Amino acid sequence: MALRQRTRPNILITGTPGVGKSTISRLLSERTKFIWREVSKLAEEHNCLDEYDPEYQCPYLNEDKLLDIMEGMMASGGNIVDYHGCEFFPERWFDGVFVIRTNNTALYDRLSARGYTGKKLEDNIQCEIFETLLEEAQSSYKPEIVQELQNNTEDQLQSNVNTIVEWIERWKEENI
Ligand code: DAT
Repeated sequence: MALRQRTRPNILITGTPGVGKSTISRLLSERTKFIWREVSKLAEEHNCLDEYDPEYQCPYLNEDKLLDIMEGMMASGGNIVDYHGCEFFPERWFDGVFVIRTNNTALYDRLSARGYTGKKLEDNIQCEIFETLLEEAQSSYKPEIVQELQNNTEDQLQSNVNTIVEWIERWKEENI
């Protein structure tokens, strides 16, 4: 049996931009005192963004540099990692992976409100329709640790946070 060094789990919150990752991560960190790691912000703060990708209108991420920086943060557990990608993280980092989902109309409204238009808006809606992040999570992590959560309404938002809080409690009972 593998020895687990963490006394608190590490959680990955992933999904298409706009599905509610930051909102859920923030509420979760307030409830649990786990640390919210916004990967896009970490990348910016630690200069892990390389030159601009004109097609996707965002900078390239220097993944190796970012992973080196995050490795130490992940060691003792208690992290909520929030990112719209998941396959480049080491599998061993995470105890639970939550893929947040939103229906097309709600996602369209949220991304338009954020100022997304044209190709960027369409690409993100398609990413959600094609379940890109769900498939990425399912192919990168063991199926039993990947859970999909619908996040269209305020009620679902509260229930998703409760679901993850309860998952953390169960993890502690089973692993400590
Ligand atoms: P992400 O971090 O995945 O890009 P976000 O947390 O910034 O997404 O949320 C995008 C917008 O949607 C933001 O204005 C908050 C809102 N939102 C998030 N979850 C919601 C929910 N369950 N119901 C209604 N609005 C929600």
